Amino acid sequence: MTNENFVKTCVEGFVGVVELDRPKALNSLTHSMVRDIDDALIAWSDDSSIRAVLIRSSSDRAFCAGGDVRGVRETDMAGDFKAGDEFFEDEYAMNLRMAQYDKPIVALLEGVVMGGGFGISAHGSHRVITPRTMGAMPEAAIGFVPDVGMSHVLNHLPVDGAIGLFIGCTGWRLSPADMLFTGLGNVLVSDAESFGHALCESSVDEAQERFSVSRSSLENPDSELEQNATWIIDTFGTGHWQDIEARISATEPQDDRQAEFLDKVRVMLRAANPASLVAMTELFRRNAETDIATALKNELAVGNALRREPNFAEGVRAVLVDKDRESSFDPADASKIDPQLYAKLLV
Ligand code: QUE
Repeated sequence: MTNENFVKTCVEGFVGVVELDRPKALNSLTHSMVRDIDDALIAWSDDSSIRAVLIRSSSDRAFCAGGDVRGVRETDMAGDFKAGDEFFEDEYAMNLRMAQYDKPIVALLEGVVMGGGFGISAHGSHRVITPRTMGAMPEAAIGFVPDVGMSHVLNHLPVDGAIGLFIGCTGWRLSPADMLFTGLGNVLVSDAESFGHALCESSVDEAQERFSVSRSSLENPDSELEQNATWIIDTFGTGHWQDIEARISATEPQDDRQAEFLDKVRVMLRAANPASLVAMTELFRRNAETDIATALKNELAVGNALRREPNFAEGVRAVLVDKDRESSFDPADASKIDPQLYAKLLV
């Protein structure tokens, strides 16, 4: 193992292994970690002795909780927006390399997977989840938008793109069943480590044959997203954020189960920056029609703009620095925000 900061890389058999090792920050990705991952991908792409790439975490608490947005907030607040701009530019270039990679990329999604954690897994061929996987795209709560290519990926899953927009707007916590329903997870195992070892000793197909289990083996095999898919598609399928918000307000729950779901949705949306919701809706609708490279450019344009609004520093403060979760976003409601403000930034 070479030990370059928080990313360890090695070759096991025919597999190039990237191990994230920044457990105290739930493996949130710093700029140097992004560069190290990309360097490994570049080296292995032309190496005929490497048949697959495996990405895993040294900790069972988290695969990766996102980008190091605390660090970005600090450089932003010091007036150095260029540092953050370059961080995201390099991160998205690495995400694009994964999306265009010729070899299987296998991610072992044990524990927390958020934001940038999806950027280093969702573009790969095998998204291996366990009963302990918890996924989310919670960027709206920090005044940002789903990025790392996810505004594109979430439009091209085996489920309707409206479910992707719902996941982004609410920051919905995806259970293992939700992960399988959406396709964000496409292999379920009971033990990620055994799968990883089998992969290095044999092949992706053999490891999958030996270790994958069925969704019905989950303690809760029911996906709440699946149960509420019709409402989500009817509500999030068309229009600007303001149209979606009006449809949510107008919903009368049909039964107790839906009432409970709607309560949860309303609570999660209250934590979101209204400008993020407006921007996200425009970004997702546009990126449903673009290729992944263009989608990443659109994310960079919208993300860089949002980072220059005070809501980003405020959201990161409330969620990650002070952890009071009492963000005061301005404007506090979406009615005054013109979607064109963000739509005009998109290719
Ligand atoms: C939105 C985000 C992130 C987030 C929470 C959000 C994010 C991120 C982290 C995170 C979590 C735990 C840590 C850490 C960072 O949380 O990108 O260092 O220990 O990295 O609502 O985008």
